[in-house]
Amino acid sequence: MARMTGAQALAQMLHGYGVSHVFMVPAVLRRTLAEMERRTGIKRLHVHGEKAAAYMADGYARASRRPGICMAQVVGALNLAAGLRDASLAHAPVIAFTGGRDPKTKFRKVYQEVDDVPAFETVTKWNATVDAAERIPDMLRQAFRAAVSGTPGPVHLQFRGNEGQVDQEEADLEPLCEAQFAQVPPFRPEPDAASVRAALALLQAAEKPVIVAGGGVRASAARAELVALAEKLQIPVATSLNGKDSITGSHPLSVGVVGTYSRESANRVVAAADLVFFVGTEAGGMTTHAWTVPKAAIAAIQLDIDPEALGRNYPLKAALNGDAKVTLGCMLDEADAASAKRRDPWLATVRGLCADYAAKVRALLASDAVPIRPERLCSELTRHTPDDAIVVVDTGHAGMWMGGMYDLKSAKQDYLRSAGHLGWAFPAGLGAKCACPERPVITFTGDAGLWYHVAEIETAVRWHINAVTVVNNNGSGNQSKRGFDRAYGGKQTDQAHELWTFNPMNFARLAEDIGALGLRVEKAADFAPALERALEAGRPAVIDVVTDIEALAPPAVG
Ligand SMILES: Cc1ncc(C[n+]2csc(CCOP(=O)(O)OP(=O)(O)O)c2C)c(N)n1
Repeated sequence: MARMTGAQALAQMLHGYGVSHVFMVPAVLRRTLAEMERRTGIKRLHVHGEKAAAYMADGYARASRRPGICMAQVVGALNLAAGLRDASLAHAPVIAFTGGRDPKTKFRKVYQEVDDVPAFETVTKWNATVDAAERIPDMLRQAFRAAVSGTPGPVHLQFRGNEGQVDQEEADLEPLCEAQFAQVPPFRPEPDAASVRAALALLQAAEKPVIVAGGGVRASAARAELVALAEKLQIPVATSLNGKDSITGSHPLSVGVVGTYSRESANRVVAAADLVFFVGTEAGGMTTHAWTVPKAAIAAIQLDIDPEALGRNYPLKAALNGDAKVTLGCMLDEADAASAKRRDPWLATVRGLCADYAAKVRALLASDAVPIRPERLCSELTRHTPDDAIVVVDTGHAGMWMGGMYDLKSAKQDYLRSAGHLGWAFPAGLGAKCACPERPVITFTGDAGLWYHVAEIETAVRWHINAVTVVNNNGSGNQSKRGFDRAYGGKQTDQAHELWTFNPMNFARLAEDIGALGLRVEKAADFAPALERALEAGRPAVIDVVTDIEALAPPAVG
C-alpha cells in the first residue's frame, strides 16, 4: 500500500496491464490522463465522437485479444454505450470509463446529468460504479477479469463526478495488476475426457459431417488445431462471419461463410450435412440463416468456453465445455485418421458444390465493368491483401460482399467484422492499427458506413494511424434497394430514391484535404496499384472505389 491519488493508481495499473492506447472525448479522468503522461507511454487519443472511441477500442481489442479502453464524461456516456453494442454482440473485451453522478448532488438537476448506468446494463458483462478512490484498484482488476474471462465482452465503470473527479482523491492504494487477465483467454480449461470421446465417436462415424467455426476460434487462437482436426478426419469447414479467419479460403476443406451474409457453397454443404460440429459459435440467427441452415432436427455437437451456450439453439448429441485450442488439441490426439476414408463420397459432393459456386461467380469476380463491380473489388482484395494483414469489414452489403466473396490467402491474416452496426469498420480499423502498428490494416466499408465517422480521418492523420480504408462508393446505401422495392410493391417511385441515396462524393479528395492519402479508382485494373501505393504511403489512406449502384449482393441460399 502507498499513499497516492486514484489517478496515479489508475494510470499505473493501465500501464501494468499493457494498455498502449486509450480512446476518448474529454473531459473525463483528466488527472488520470495527466498521470499517464507523467508515468507511462500510453497514447491518449482525443477523437471526434464517443461512439467512434468505443469502436476504436473495440477494433484494438479484437486485433490484439487485449482489452481496449474508451472514455467519456457524463454527457457523452450514452454515446459511448451505443458504441459498446457491437462489442457486446461480437464478444470483444472493451472497458468503458465514464464520469457519473455524485451522491452529494444527485436529483438536484445537475447540468448534463442523467442516470446513465442502466443504459450500459444490456451491452456489458459487468456494469459498476466507483464511488471512492480506495476502490479504484480492486474495481479495475475486476473490470479486466470480467472483460476477458469466459466469453469475453464489454465492461463499464462509472467514476464518481461528472468527469470522474474521484480520481483526484488520495488514499492508501495498492496498484496491483494481474497479468493473467491482460489478454484473452486468461485460462484454458480442459474438457471432460468423456465428452471428447463422445464427440469423436460421433464425428468418426458420420458420413456427411461439417464443422461450423465461429469467433471463439479466434478468441482462443485455435486455428491450427481446428484445421489439423478437420484434415485428420477429413471434415469440411464452414465458418460464421465472425469466424471467417478460422481457415484460409484456399484450403481444400474450406467451403465459405454460412448463414445469411454467406457463400452459396457453405449453405449448400451445411444443409446437406448429417452432423454439424459447432466450434466457438453461438449458432445464432446470422450464422444459421435464422435456424434454417442447418435444419432444427440436425444431429449436432457443440464446443464452447461457456457451458450456458451449449445446446441453446440446437439440441446436442455431445457437448464439449472448454477452451477451443485445448479441446480441439485433445480431440486431435485421440482422433482416428482411419475413419476419414468413410467420407470420401461426401468430400466429392462438397468439392462439386464448391466448384458449382466458383463457376457461377467467376465472370463477376473478373469483371472489367465500369462502374466497378463489388465482386471484382473483393477478388482484387483477395489477390493483393498482404499475408499478415488485418482485414476489417463493415456490416450490410460490405459484410455480404466480403463475407461471401473475399478469401483469406494466409493463416496469418485476421478478419474482423462488424456484428451489425453500420459505420463500425472505419474507426475499428484505426483501433486495430493502433494495436498492431507493424501489420497492414485494410478496412472495407460502403460509403454510408464511412459517412458515420468520416471526421476520424483527422484523428488518423493527427496520430499517424496508417490504416488503409477501401470505400465501396456507390453513392448510396444500396443494400436497402431490395427492401424499398418490396415496400413499394415491386417498383419504387423516383422519389423513393431519397430514402437510400446520397449526393455524389469524392472521398479521395476529402481525405487529401484532411491530410491523408486519397486515391480515386474508377477502373478495376487501377485498384491493385492504388492498394500498393496506399500500403506504402506512410500516412493514412482512403481508396475511393467508384462502384455500380445497381450491384446487389446475392441473397442467402436457404
Ligand atoms: C447502426 C445501423 N443503422 C442502420 C443499419 C441498416 N443498414 C444496413 S446496410 C445499410 C446501408 C449500407 O450502405 P453502404 O455502407 O453505403 O453500403 P451499400 O449497401 O451501398 O453497399 C443500412 C442503412 C445498420 N446495419 N446499422
